[in-house]
Amino acid sequence: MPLITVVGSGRVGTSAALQVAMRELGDIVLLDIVPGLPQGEALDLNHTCAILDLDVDVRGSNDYRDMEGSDVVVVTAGLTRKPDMTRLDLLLKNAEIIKDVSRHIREYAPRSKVIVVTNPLDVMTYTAYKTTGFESSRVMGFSGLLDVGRFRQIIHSRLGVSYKSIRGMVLGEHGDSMVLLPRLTHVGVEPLHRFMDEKTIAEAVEATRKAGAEIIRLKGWSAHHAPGAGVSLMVQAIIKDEKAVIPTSAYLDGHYGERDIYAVVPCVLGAGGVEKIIELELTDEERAKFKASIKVLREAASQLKF
Ligand code: LAC
Repeated sequence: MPLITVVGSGRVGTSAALQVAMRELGDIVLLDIVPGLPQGEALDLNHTCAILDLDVDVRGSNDYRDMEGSDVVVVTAGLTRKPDMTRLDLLLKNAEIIKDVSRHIREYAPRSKVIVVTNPLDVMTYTAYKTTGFESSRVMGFSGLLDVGRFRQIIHSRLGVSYKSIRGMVLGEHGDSMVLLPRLTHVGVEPLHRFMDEKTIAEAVEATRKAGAEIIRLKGWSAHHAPGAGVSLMVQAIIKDEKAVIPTSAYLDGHYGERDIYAVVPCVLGAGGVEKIIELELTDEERAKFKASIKVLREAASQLKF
């Protein structure tokens, strides 16, 4: 049975654990530094598994040693964004948390694939890569499925087309400089612009960019259901060696003309983690937006020391 550890038993961590359990991808260890919290969540999740006949076991723990033998470690530990806070405001505080978690992963789960979910996403993933010292293929960040999912949701609500028939892609930062690619978004086999005019597409892009902040404004805390759902698809791609193309924050080593930085790009995910980075042919405008997004990420990364 594969083992999936989720570090952080807050809303995002428990949502990810639930959705991984729903897919019966493996047994789950839920870790947190708060005494009782992961144990209580694990008990609740085990009851969920009993009710739904999901044959997986969830264990709650405050001891990093319990991640031993993990195939995948999902990192959700960290502070979340408060209203009026940008993701980058979180940078310095969460970097310290990610460094600490990463050192434990290096020690107790040295063969695992690591999926970082903590914001600011791309820079935290870079931090985990630097601190674990793992090959870059084994350290990746979640967010692309979230941003593309939000864009697809808006298209679905406008056009009344099944989600199954709407596909899209996003590049760059998980943040305000994200680069959605309407040109490469398809409804059925046709490009989005056959169904929506330019102004409506621009509005959908803008609403997608602001969706995370809008959720915080409305309910007072960050999204967690949708992040949990997306994380479970990445875990599934790795555990089942799916070779699925998933927008993933990945280490660029000459890809898209960039080096030594993490940013969202389409990746083939399988048992090896990020098995391939797909280089899309971009228009000049898309490329310029991607470069601008990379610049934002480099500025953030430059504030950290390794
Ligand atoms: C979001 C934040 C949490 O996009 O990154 O919902």
